[in-house]
Amino acid sequence: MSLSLPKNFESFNDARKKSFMALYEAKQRGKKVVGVFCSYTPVELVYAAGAISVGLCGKSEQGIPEAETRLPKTLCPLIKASYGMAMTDQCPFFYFSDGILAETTCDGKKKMYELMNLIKPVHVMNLPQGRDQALAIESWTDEVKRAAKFLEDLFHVQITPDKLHEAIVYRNKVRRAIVDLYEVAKLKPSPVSGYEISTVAESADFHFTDDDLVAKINKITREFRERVREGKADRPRVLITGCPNAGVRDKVIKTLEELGADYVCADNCAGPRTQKFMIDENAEPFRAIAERYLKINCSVMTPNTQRFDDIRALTREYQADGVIEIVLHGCHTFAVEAYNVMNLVQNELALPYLRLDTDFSQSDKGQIETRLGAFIEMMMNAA
Ligand code: BJ8
Repeated sequence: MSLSLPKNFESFNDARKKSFMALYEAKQRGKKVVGVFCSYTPVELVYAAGAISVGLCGKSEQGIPEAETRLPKTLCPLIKASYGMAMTDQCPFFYFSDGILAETTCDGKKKMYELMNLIKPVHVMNLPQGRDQALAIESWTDEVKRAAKFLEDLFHVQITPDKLHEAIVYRNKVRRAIVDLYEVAKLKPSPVSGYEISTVAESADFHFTDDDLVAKINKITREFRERVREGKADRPRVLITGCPNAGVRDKVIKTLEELGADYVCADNCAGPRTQKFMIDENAEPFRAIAERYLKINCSVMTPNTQRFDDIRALTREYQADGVIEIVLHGCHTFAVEAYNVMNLVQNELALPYLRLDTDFSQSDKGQIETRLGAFIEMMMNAA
């Protein structure tokens, strides 16, 4: 199979290029690729269809100006960046994707998928947003089956119960390994920076070789646990909640750690909150997959009370001294829910709380640095 590389390939850094090349080689071996955007996507279906899943969420300003020629400027940067990279062919992962598996979460994303479908086949799963309703699980199980059918038709394969079971067992193993990795930061002081932990955890979404991913993560976890970080005992420990933070990781997390605090845990899609749910390996697979994914506590759900239980548990387990909420501009669900999060953190947990409304640009970098510095001081004074 002969494939070309996307036109802007040379503009990416070496680590990114390495994973693009691994995906390129997998494609040349005949592997099919499915792009995904959200933690609600049941990637087990993709693996059971013999394909590879790849995360496509935009994480930088790249593609946003082009996206704004079709999408509102006020839309969330994550949606604009994801679409902009796709429409301009700037994202090699999108370029190599044979199809997209998406779902109805926030309004901006679900409408953007209609435009994306003009570029590549996009299957949108209808995610029930009132999951306490009696029929929510039935309807979501049907959606999981419908998504399986989409993949079967796209790749001319059959997703058999055995293949599905194998995929469930494999993904459970990967999730357990990632949760163990996160738990390194429960040590006080944490032997490793949260920035490093999240970078390693995220790289698991871009694993396209036949190497043993679980063994790789476990090895890094062991190495992290053996590290000794001298003189870090008095650094305040921070839990980060809210919107996905990959697009602002350097601006917020790196700066926070450089200023003297430790990012120990995320109550968002990049953290144990989402990874901790396993799929029942002994139950009927479609139903078991649906049950697992419907447990994810995202602000697109209403009510979303379990998120508050997560924040209570995670601040305790990771011994957080404060909570930072990241709200991306244009993300209404997290922005509105932030009021209740603030009340929980300040009034019930009696911890300092900081809300940062931001986007992927660097224009507020200085202001964020100042606010983080003041927040660290507040946490130290409260200790
Ligand atoms: S499970 S957090 S990945 S929806 S795109 S909601 S930031 S306005 S990403 Fe998400 Fe799935 Fe939930 Fe996780 Fe807001 Fe932007 Fe929408 Fe966003």
